[in-house]
Amino acid sequence: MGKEALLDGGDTAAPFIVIEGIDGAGKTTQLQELHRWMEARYDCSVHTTGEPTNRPIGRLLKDALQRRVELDGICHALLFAADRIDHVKTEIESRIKRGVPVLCDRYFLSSFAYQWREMPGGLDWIESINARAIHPHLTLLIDAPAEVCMERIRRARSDTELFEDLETLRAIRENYLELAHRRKTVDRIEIIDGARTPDAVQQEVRARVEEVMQSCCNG
Ligand code: ATM
Repeated sequence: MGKEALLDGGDTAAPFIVIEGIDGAGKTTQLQELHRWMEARYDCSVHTTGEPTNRPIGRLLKDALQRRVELDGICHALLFAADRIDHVKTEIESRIKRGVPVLCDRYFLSSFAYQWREMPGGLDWIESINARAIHPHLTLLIDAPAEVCMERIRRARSDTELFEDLETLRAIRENYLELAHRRKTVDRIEIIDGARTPDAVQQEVRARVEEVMQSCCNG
């Protein structure tokens, strides 16, 4: 699906920046650090959010991810897409239009990476149900080997969610890397080596964000 079929996030007063990666890649730490740094560096307020959201559709998805509600894979995919549109309309669009940068932990690349191979209609169908979602100005894909991520997950907590086993993490990582390649003419996706120290990863994250701040709002 080409960019013309989707809504372009391009012409706004502040950028919409997404962080993606398999669990354990270090997204959340990077996002928190990036938020602090951007507010100080650009002397502005920054809005950090994520998907699934804490709104009604997102809460239903969280129940399904924690196996409190049983839902079929097609329902997952549709609900993630619906949660995303609700998220854009209630939290993202108005902010970037009025100059507040938005940082988002997961967005449509997660649907493409997690729901892709298990769906009968494959990537085309997942893309089509996400066709009303605006494009981010920048997607930072924090990439690390599945083994490294699994070890970090094990150290951090005892329970695991629906997609957290080594084989699944490996498969989703491959999906992400293939998607970054396939979608490079449609979206700006930067692959960042997340197996390094958090500080080293953060330096690269900031460098990519500075480029986007300059081109989007003459930062
Ligand atoms: P976090 O663990 O980053 O909060 O994300 C919740 C899960 O939701 C994550 N899986 N695990 N483990 C990925 C999954 N997810 C999808 O499958 N599709 C989507 O579109 C989104 C936004 C998340």
